[in-house]
Amino acid sequence: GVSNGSSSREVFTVNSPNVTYTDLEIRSKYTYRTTSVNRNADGKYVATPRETVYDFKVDRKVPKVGAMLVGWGGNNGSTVTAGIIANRRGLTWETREGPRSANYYGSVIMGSTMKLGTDSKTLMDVNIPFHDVLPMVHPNDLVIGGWDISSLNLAAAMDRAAVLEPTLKAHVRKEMAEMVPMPSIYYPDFIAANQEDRADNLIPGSKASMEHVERIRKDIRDFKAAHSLDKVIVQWTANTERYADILPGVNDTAENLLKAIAEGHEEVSPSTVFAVACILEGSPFINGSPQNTFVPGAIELSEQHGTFIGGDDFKSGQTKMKSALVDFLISAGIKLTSIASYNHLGNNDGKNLSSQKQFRSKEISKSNVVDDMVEANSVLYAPGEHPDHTVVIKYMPAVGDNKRALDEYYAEIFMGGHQTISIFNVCEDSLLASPLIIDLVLVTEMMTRIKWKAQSSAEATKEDFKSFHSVLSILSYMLKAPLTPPGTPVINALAKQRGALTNIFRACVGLEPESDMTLEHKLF
Ligand code: NAI
Ligand code: DG6
Repeated sequence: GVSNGSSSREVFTVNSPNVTYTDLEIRSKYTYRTTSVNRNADGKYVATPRETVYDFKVDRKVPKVGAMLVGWGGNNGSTVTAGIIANRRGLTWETREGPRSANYYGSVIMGSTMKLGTDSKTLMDVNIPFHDVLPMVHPNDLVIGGWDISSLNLAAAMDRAAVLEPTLKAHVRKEMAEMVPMPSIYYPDFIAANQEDRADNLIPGSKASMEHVERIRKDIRDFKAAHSLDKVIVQWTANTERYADILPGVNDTAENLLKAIAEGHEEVSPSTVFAVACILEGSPFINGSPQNTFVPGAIELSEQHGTFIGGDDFKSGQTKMKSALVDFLISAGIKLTSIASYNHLGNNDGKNLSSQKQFRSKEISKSNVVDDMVEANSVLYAPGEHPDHTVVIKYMPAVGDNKRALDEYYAEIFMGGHQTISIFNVCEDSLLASPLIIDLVLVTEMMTRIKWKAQSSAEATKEDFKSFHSVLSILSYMLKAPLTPPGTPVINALAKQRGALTNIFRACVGLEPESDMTLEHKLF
């Protein structure tokens, strides 16, 4: 099982002239090897290996971190909170299938391992928990707080969510009853009208304002001070909003967005106001829902302030399968021709998504997830050609959080034959999303302690260490529609996303990317 212990421990050191350890830092000199390609006049490619040397610096001091959730009283918010409390206390509870104990299953950081290397004597793989590659925060040590437009305390919210076993709820009820979400901002036009009856915990004002921005900033500061936190990471796990129109002069630049907020423009969403407040406050902000919170002006603002942002939309079940399965099919040389994705669910998320404009946000994030794999394969697909792809979501109150997702993948195989793969995926949606919320906090926090410096040119060596780009595309594995720095490609293929996360972490301690060549087992 996964350890419940939160004490940080170092399970390895790197023995290399390129890696140095001090009490405060790990420094690595890392050679990044790529292949640069040119096309000659005769149409042939010329591939040239290139090397870029980077210095990485990792701050070893594990900070005290707060995770503030917008939509804290929702299914995800209440479930992740109960889950962390249960893990922190090492709880075991009775179920009809026997006792169950707290775990972090579904968290790539807490539940998966990575190959450190090969045992020098046996030549067998040595694997370590992902969490132990860098000095990461343990989720048991996170302080959780946040906002909700519904005033229910977290114990009542957990009952409303109807996700966890009664015996588990009984263990955490007292602690959760004392947790009450702070009032939030509610601009009714952005979420479904059917949410209105829970909106009883509101900061006055029904459109964007600088007062709202300042209030949220103060909430973050107060939370930080009250719990003596080193840093706070904020995540939107509130209802899916409709898309905001991108309007010149309103949300196209950082300056215009701040002006639009000050003037109370109706096209600025609550999630964008939260994002702006966090960016100005220097607290990273992650969007777990599909709407376009990060309008161009918000992205520019994050670049100006160097505050990390990430998004969009937790990738929990159906889409995670899709980004693995389509990667497999197309990499296997099989021509995927259509994907029909149908869902029904009965939780409040499903209720909100039964409204057309909010559904449209989700339809977009669930649909654009195979583009990179299709575009990369010019053998199977002509330029502009892509598989048919339909996404349906229906609200079915009776099934609650127990979402059902049915997918049909239809493909063309050898000599005009067909392959149909049908998947029926049933799970508690919030139990898949909660570990992603944890991973997003842990990875984002870790990124705030990683700095880099380019070494390759004389000019670059004079630069001070700096952070990664403010748009954290390293979070892509956990997100359906990954936000990437402007002008850079979106990677949807799940294995590539994991590779980026794994290998960037390895580089920070001077280790080569994971290689599956295993020449040691082939050349002897
Ligand atoms: P939920 O409806 O149970 O929770 C959302 C919470 O947000 C509610 O308590 C609501 O009162 C609150 N809220 C709405 N507007 C707010 C605002 N302006 N400020 C503060 N609070 C506000 O939904 P659930 O299941 O927790 O999902 C949350 C979000 O995560 C949804 O947008 C959903 O689409 C998204 N998501 C969920 C996944 C899952 O597997 N559960 C996966 C991917 C995305
Ligand atoms: C039904 O599609 C509701 C949605 O909120 C999803 O449950 C959620 O976005 C998870 O999506 P996926 O595709 O990762 O399972």
